[in-house]
Amino acid sequence: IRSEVILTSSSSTPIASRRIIKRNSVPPDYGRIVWITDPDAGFQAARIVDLSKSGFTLTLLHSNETVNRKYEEVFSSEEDPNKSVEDNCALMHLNEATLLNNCRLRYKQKKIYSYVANILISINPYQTIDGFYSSQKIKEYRGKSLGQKEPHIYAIADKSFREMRRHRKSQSIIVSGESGAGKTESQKAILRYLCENWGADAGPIQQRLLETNPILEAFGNAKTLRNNNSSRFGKFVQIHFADNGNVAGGHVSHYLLETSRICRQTSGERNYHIFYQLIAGSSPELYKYLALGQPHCFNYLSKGFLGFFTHSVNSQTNILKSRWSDSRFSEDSMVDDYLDFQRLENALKLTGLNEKELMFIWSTVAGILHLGNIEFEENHGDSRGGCKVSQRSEGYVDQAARLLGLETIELRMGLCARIMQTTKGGARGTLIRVPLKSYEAIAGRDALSKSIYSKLFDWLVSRINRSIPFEESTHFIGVLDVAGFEYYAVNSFEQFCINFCNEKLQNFFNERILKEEQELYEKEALNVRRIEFMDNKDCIDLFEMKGKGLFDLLDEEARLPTPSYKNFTKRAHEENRKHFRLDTPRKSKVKTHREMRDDEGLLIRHYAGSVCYETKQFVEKNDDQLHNSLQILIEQSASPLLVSLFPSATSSRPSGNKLKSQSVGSKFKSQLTILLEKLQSTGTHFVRCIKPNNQMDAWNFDGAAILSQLQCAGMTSVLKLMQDGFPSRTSFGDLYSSYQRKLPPKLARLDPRLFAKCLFRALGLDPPDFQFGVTKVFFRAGKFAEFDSGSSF
Ligand code: AOV
Ligand code: MG
Repeated sequence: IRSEVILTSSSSTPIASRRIIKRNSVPPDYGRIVWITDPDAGFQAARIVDLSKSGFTLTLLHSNETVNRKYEEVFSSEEDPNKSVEDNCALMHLNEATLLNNCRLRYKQKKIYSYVANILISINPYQTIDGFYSSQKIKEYRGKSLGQKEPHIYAIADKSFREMRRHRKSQSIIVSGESGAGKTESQKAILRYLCENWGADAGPIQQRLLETNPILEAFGNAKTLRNNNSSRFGKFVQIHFADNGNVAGGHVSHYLLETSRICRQTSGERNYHIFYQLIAGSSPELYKYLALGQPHCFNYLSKGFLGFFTHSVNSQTNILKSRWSDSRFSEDSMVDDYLDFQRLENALKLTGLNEKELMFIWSTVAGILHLGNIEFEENHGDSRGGCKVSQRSEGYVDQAARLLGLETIELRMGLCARIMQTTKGGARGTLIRVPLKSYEAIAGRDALSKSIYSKLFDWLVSRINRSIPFEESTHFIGVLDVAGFEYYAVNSFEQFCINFCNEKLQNFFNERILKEEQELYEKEALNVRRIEFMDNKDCIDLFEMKGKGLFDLLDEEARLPTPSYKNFTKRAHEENRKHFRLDTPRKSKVKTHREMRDDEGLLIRHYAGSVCYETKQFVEKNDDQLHNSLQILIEQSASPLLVSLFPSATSSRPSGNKLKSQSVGSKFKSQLTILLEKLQSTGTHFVRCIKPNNQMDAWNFDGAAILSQLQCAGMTSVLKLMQDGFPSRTSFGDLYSSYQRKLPPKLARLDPRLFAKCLFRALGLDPPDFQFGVTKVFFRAGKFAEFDSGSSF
């Protein structure tokens, strides 16, 4: 049967064992085993011993201790709480507790995947599972419906491919989860599946598509406290297919590279991998040419974590040894900078970069390292109180200038002074040199490094895109990998943007899964209770509304003569007084939030919880434009590639100040609008990645942390929908035409709707398991698969 499936469940539980009961409605039978909330494990098993107006009295199974719980803290349990299922919708009692328990049971059996209908839940194993992603596995999943085989990321990849072909419509796979949950690994597996499986004879494009990963990771990933290989940017990778189903090309869109990391890292974290890879892996000649040294010699690498990661023993060992002396950090099995550099070089060559371009990349990266070592001291000879490059960093000015194709003298001047143009009655006046204080020079130096690096990254992505062009694409499958909702003790502009993005994605998820589903039920006149879900449209408006939205207010602040974060914060509160989603930091109940005054922070009530943002750096972080003098400096570089990264805007530049181009926030906002439009126009598949614990331990299931991630991922509302809804459906017409040829002529004359009724009666289907709509028949979760396999006569 060809069914139009939005939420087809793959379960195949016997009908008799299926009973949908309302969430939390625990029948008061004494002695029953139930799940009760627990701050550590998420839930604990307990036995009901008494019942009162206020709730239950229970005894804990593991300790026999007696506890009291309110009704809403007690959840039904499966009759056999030790039996696991592949699709959570096959559970008799579907609620947060049984979902968590099923995930736990499976994880203990080293099974990382399960479904909630069509949504894949993936729990990071933090360990390579033998053969789990092999080419053999890819073959096994080819062309199989969801549920025919063990849950797997490959099954989702295959489903998206089949639906693209069947519905002649582009598809997207939205992978979400917090840092370290396994999004990037999932994305890689999906790309591998689509490239290996379907385009075997389409030439080197797949190879190039796969090689984009080492490149993007070298320049966009870093070791953080949460993930040794954390992506510090978001990406949407599209694989384009030709009409015959072969891979035709690809495209990578990227969002918000974290630039603060280039100059400074939190203790225990590293800068982007590329810096260490270049130091560890470059040939002796290149190393010398770039004037490299050990990581601790560079300011930009010594602020967080000093060393390399390496575990390889190879012929280069002696060279390598001379490149790191800090034995404290010499071993880590996760990243191997030396080998990664060789891999990166190969990938870049495969992408079609020539020697000149490679040299440009290495020189730019090394140039940034040298830039970072330039220090300043007050210039006592200057009556205007300016600064100069300190004596001992003169050598770094030379090296940075050489590698970036600049004149040493120009670089020195560009860093220590700012060129301003006076205006008289609207006409441009004379150029004057304003000497900078040393802290201003440092800020300028860092802005220059960040700007060069992020433009290099943009260039690499566009270079990658040029190497995977497509002409005859009919449809694409896009995979989205962006950082999930996050909150720390201190949250700044980065979290502000990321969480805004997650609000938008959550809204999309709600719309897709919940709203559309309910609207369909209504349209088809099905008798299904309305399912409430938390609409977060108001929170999105708070960010992006024209005029008083937070992004616009921030841009407005930047246009003032003396922008200040306090003024921005005050206005944000004033303009959005009584907005349910916005409050002053004082109102925060979260203990870990750093104390802030009302004009220093914003408390935002997100769909996944409240977050306090410290607005101190908002104005600066929202602006990534270089100062006039530095822009002019780069435009004069002898390296044409470097110059091409900074498109000239000389004519439109207002006097003395910065270029008025799009701010970081408004650029991100418009990128997201484009992304969301793209997602809207595709069929969608969701993968929810879960981080099992904060220690990155293999097979260690931290129940409370996992429960909170399941809630943040919107799984709770999906569960509700599943219990009350009819997630599988097929039109009468489709059902009829699938069987028509096999029917006796008398039956074949019936109209499709009547035919379906007769068929169901003949098969003895249970009335509660399906409902007839206006144009379609709808099945309870799991019932369609059962019907489809059982009725193939
Ligand atoms: P993320 O993309 O979700 O975090 P990753 O995909 O980088 O997380 O996963 C983190 C680490 O977990 C990887 O480097 C692997 O060591 C391990 N891992 C993840 N998935 C698997 C898997 N399926 N099998 C084996 N190991 C796995 V971030 O980019 O930080 O948000 O910004
Ligand atoms: Mg990642």
